[in-house]
Amino acid sequence: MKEKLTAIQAQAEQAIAAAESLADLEEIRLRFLGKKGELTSLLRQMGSLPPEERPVVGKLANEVRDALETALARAHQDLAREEQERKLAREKVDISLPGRKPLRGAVHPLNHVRRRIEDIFLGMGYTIEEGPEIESDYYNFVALNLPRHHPARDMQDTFYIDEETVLRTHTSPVQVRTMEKMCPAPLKMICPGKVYRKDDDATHSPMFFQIEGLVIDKGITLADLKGTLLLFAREMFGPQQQIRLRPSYFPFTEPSAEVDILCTACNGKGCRMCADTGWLEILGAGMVHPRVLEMSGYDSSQVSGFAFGMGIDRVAMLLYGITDIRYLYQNDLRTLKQFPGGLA
Ligand code: FA5
Repeated sequence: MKEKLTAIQAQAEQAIAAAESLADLEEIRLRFLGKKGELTSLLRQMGSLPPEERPVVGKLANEVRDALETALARAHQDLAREEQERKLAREKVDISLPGRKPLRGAVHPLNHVRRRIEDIFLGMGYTIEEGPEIESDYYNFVALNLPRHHPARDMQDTFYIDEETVLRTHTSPVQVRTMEKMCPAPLKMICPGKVYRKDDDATHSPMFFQIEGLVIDKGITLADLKGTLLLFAREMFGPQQQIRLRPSYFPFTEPSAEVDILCTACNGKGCRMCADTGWLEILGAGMVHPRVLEMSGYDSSQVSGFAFGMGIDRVAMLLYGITDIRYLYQNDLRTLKQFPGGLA
């Protein structure tokens, strides 16, 4: 038994010295010291020894186990250090490599124009309101004096989700929601946002942006509307700008007008862009229809209001001379880089 013990020790020490990895070491530990390991199995046979030999062999067995455990621990330490060194060498970072310059993002031209428009109206004391893009038929149409089967519903080709629900075709429903919320207090608001129509050509996108404005108070007149829009046009397109109002029709305003600015390409002389008229249409506007005021709870004998609505895409196209609205949605970096605040 003593010889067997010494032989096991010699074998184990040889195996430990030859181990190349921590996994090898673990294998060796199990082979000799594990529950079914060689040393453990040998010790199980101690019972068959004559009683006087047992303490001597027992002592030797303990010494062999201690020696192997120490050898395993030392080898473990050495191999772990070697593995760490190999890993560090493999993962070495070359800090002398020049870095890659990250692309700097920029504000999209449509957001840039929206912010400019918002700033102009914030400066005049307007609040900014928002509402849902999935809207009820009531807020998108009925509350704006467009009952079911009203022929003017055809003015906006609508995406219906079901009989009662639409993708809003304009931001006017936000005006109705704000009127209901604020009634009977006076209000002065704009509402920017995405709107949807079954349109698709060079100047009409199925999803586009609008910004609409509404003012309600005692004694609001068409002169207030005209002054406000002239100030807006001059802030947006330059101090020499002029506006012209042409009679028009919207079910929710009476009277209604289409508003033009001097052509931004020829400054009113007449060119291809303005079809030789010298003017470009930028928005629709009018005095809020008394029925619309009443439906949202206002007393139309006490207060009056004006409203206007414009396409942000249209304003961006006029400002930057963009000929096809689809350029604004393709997100081609070659296009986007050409706008103020475009990518560096
Ligand atoms: C309206 O949507 C009215 N709610 C605006 C309004 C508000 C009038 C308050 C009076 C009082 P209109 O359908 O004309 O109006 O649309 C307004 C603007 O949205 C248009 O002048 C145009 O610039 C823009 N627009 C309309 N359809 C599209 C489209 N498919 N793609 C891009 N812009 C569009």
